[in-house]
Amino acid sequence: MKLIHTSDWHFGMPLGTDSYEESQRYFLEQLYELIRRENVEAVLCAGDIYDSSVTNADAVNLFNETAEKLCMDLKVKFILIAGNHDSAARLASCRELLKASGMYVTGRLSRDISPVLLDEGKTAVYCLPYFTRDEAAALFPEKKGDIRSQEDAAMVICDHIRAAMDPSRRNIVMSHAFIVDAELSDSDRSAKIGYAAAVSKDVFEGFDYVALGHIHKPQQIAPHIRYSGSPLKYSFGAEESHEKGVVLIDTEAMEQRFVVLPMLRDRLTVTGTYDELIANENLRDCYLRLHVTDRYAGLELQAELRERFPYLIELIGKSAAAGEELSTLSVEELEKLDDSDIMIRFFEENYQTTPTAEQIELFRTALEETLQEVDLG
Ligand SMILES: [Mn+2]
Repeated sequence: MKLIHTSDWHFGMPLGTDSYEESQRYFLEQLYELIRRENVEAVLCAGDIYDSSVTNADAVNLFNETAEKLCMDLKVKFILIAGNHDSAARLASCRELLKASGMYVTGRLSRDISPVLLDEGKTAVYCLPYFTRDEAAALFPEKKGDIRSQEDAAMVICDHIRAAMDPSRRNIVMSHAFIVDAELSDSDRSAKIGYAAAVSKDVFEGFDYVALGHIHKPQQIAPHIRYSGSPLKYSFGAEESHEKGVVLIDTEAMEQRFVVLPMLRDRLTVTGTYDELIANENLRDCYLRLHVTDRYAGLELQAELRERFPYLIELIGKSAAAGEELSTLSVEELEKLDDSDIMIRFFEENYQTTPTAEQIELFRTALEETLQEVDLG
């Protein structure tokens, strides 16, 4: 039997004033195609279905459509757990009813971790949603004294599963967790805040496969432990070089293979002069971070570039890094500038020109008159 392991869809993630929905739908089409081609029987999604616990209506619609497509049209089992970005209670609403349709949602962790059985009981999927140490301690009061860290909590829970597990089955555990050795990217915001919530891979000893979510870079932690990674590049930096896709698992021989799925739009940072950048036609359809080396990053430049590059997300102008003048000033630096200096900088940043002596003189006169009026008033 074949399974797909995926995670971190982050439906509803904002993209400026827009969203990633178009790209997420493109990913889903690739996913459906793979399910048909490989005759897949179940899709495991290891958390962070949504980007926010109070997600928007568009994201909820997308999720509903996806669940219907998977369970009713493609007739696959859809097994999912809540990640730290999801609302466990909202995600798991109607969970008992949904089981009849082949959808198995685990929102909050409970003590009764009975598996979802697949392939006439030959494969068991244990679902471990995102949990905190305190939640685990409350569920296992007899072990409370042993649970001092996230690692202890995960060990207690996995021991609990291992004690009841049938070794004649293929035993798969799906978990939204941060493994100590995992490699991070900039979209793993919450994972980066301290390593306190990280666990070692040792807690997952004894399972045939561990389907992880949480970290956005696809990676194999151990022969039987993998992060599928997010389907899209959700950040600049290291994530720009990731290949995105899903893990395809054949439970007969427990073979796993990462299947790269094409993305609607690539994501990249490009550095160059204004003229170099606007001459590059290949960038039009990409999510972009542009570093313009010969202009200040004002609103006007941003509007101008966005006409040419509709998916421009971030703009960096010339700065001290290139040995030039700073395009942003600290308060201290600002205090050292006189009024004319500020006006000159304003001109440079917004219009990419230096004001003429005449313009500077006009400005001085206007400013003096205004100040006098203020004094008189
Ligand atoms: Mn995530």
